[in-house]
Amino acid sequence: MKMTFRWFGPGADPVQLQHIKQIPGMTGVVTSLLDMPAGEAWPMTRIMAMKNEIAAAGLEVEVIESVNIHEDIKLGAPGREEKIENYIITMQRLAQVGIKCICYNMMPVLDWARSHLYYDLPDGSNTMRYQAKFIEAISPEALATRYAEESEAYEMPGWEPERMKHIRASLEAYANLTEDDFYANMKYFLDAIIPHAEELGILMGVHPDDPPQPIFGLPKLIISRENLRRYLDLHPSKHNGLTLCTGSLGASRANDVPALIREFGAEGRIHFAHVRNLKFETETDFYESAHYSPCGSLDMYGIMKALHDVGFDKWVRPDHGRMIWDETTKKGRPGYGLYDRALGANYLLGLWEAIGRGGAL
Ligand SMILES: [Mn+2]
Repeated sequence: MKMTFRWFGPGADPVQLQHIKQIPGMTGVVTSLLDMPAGEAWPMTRIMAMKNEIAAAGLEVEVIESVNIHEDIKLGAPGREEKIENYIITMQRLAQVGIKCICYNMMPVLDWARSHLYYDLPDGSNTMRYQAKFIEAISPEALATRYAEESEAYEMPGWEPERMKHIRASLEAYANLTEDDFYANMKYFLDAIIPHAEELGILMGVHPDDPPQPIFGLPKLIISRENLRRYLDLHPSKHNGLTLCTGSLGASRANDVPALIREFGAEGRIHFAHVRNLKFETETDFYESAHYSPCGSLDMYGIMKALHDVGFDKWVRPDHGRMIWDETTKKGRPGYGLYDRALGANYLLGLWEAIGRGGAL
């Protein structure tokens, strides 16, 4: 297992690379070029600059999160050919600087949703929260406005004002798409890119939908054991794999996260893992807790033990944390402050060390 840390990229993250480097056990960062629109080929100069900045801080970059999928690809719209070609060009360029894994998602229109970005906990920290009733009652436009107001310093990926101007048309486009159509479009994309991934030595890891339930009438497919299996079966190569996100899958009570890790990990289909905890407030509602098992509802020991038992030797990162120790919106993106994620990473490393030694002195 390689412990990594998400960093939003040059000029896009208040967390400094040098501070990430100071976290014990940290091998590298997982990053992206956040301003690159989906569907465009990433310029080599930008990729090189990103790589060099990270290397200068003494860190590796082997995983990109994310190279986003253009809506034309998800919808099977006429423009998809050009976007797929650009995707492959980006993969080729990333491989040239040593990228070994690409995380992406197939969420329609909106990358993720929460009711609160900064929900106050009794201990003075704050965290992201999901309340189903709140999301049911609000329009996507109003939610985007709320995010913009709450998050002082940064645009939320997937919720950019420019994208929100077209939200109604985007929602309508999905109203005419059946589940089978959606899978067929995913297969078309995978059949085009996976042979290149094999040739380039890049592992593709689809991230589950977050949260694992439909919002604003949009279909959510990558949410369950059955659907993960269907997605992997669309293209049988091991390069078509998963980003196993414990928080996204674990937000559905129907999912047994350690069991998912054992099943798909044993087949070598998990390429990247996001490990975080959450605390259920009702059957569907939750807030994102500290990583330590007693703070939340997920069994972090069980999760790390399952990864260890399947011989997981790829990339892990702590996922969303709380904002603590006077971190403000200006000191970190929601869920991506420095301190709680650093604590989470070292808790996970501690579990890993203990599991590996199995009680031996
Ligand atoms: Mn995740």
